[in-house]
Amino acid sequence: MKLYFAPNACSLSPHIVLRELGLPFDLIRVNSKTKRTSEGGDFLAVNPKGYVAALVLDNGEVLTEGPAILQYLADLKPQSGLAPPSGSWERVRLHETLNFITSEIHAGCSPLFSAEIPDAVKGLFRQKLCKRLDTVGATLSRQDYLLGSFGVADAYLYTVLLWLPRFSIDIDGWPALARFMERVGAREAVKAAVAAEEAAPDA
Ligand SMILES: N[C@@H](CCC(=O)N[C@@H](CS)C(=O)NCC(=O)O)C(=O)O
Repeated sequence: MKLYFAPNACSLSPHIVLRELGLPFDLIRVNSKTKRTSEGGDFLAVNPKGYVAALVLDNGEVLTEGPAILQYLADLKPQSGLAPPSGSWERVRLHETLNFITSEIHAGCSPLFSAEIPDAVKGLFRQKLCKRLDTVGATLSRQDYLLGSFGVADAYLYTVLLWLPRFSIDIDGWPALARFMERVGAREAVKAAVAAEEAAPDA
């Protein structure tokens, strides 16, 4: 398998999961501006949508969209417990949680990265994002991980919460989230993924 990634992007979450599962993979860096890859190719030929993450399977299939990639990977090793079994009620809860992260938190961050959106408008998006953080903060004040034990949703939430300092949002406003970041950030797979992304030469 090949994972196309950009440093500090949402692709960190499948990267973490690949390492948690101990699966073999090649890590291919994408330059977000030029869309060139560290293989010397055109990323748009891999994923015409132009964004990471993209996972290329050994049979040549290309899988995109973070929540789909995360669940595909977890199902390769069901015994890992990174996702509840397909068809179970717990799996429905995972869908609910991944959808919340992707559409409410991840997508809620997107306007805050934009250089074109005026600060006053960004303030409105920031307020809404903080309300979403209240929701996950409340869950994580009752339990260490979103669905009880560490899983793919936690890898995803960890990844998007790493962006908060870039929006001048202080995670210490949500002590349970700050503890979650320490807890997840201390995992060997997470440290290895972050270090590998930092060390990967630009494309
Ligand atoms: N819906 C996609 C969104 C992926 C996404 O937002 N990727 C960002 C990085 S976090 C990206 O590559 N942006 C560059 C671009 O859109 O050109 C998913 O959930 O996987």
